Amino acid sequence: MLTVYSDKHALRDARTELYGGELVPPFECPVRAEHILGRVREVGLGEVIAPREFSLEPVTRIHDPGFIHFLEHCWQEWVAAGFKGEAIAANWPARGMQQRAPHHIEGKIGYYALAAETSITDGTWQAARASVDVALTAQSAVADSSSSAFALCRPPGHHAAGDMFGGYCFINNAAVATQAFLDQGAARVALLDVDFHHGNGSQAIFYDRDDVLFLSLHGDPAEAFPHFLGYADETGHGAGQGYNHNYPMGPGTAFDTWGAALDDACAKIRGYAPDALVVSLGVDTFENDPISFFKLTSDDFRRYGASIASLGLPTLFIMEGGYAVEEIGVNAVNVLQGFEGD
Ligand code: OKP
Ligand code: ZN
Repeated sequence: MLTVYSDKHALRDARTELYGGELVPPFECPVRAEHILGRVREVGLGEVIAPREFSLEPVTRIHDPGFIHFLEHCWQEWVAAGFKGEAIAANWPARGMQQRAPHHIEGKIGYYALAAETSITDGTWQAARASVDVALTAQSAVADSSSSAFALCRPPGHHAAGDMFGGYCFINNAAVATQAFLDQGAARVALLDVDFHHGNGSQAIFYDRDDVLFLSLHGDPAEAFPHFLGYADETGHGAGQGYNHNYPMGPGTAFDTWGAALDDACAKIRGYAPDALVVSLGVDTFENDPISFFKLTSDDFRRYGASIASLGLPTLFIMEGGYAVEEIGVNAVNVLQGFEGD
């Protein structure tokens, strides 16, 4: 399988994450991508190429231009305002308030943030831009060959909505790639999110559409981030009614339950008969993940890769989360090797 990777991911190297009331070193750190790349090479998964540089046109098919402008200029505006630390939202347009982007960066960052754990730093925009180039380069390889590819994206994307960043995500790589398939002539695309966390951004982006079937297996939002989306009764809206499927699961969920949910999701994908499949691949479902509560083993990743392959679809894997850094390479590549049947 082809892997697309950019070393520009390392430009996303924040010092701080707001976690439990402390500023800690971020769980989403550069060594994650390096370990995955190392494992890709170690097992000889296939060729590794650098991304092409795309314009922002495919990105603004999904994201609000004002939001993209904010991401590009946030750090400079933050420094110009005299702030000394990394850019972190501390104010929101909460219930009953105006939903209007203010001028000052302190308000603007709150308007465009869905959570406060994710700081914006020098280099964040460049890394997010390279990450979506990785996704689009892998997408075009799948479209050209009708087979499969692995976009080794970092930073991840599935929490980013049309005009919000957070949950370590800035640009929704999977959503941009999904839209690219459609813009190149696909009639229907399935987007399967197997990251531990609900793909709230992807869900929101496609919620009222029937040309994308979104399915997400994740920690119950009553217990886990993103806390405010991902319930089973969220089934789509308008033309999108019936094209959104959530599988929230509780603490301690192991492969018997998780694999049954995946089988159900795969049956729905088969019924939808899409032209392509995009997989938001997070391996924070691993039993030793430091911020998650599922109990998948390294072998389970290989098993479910084979289930995804049985769909027989052109398949684009987009890297999302996974924070057990020592095992992240084995777990992510196990999915890809299971998919390839070796
Ligand atoms: C990004 B991705 C844990 C707090 C974690 C943010 C999680 C972002 C996950 N108690 N909050 O989906 O892997
Ligand atoms: Zn996650």
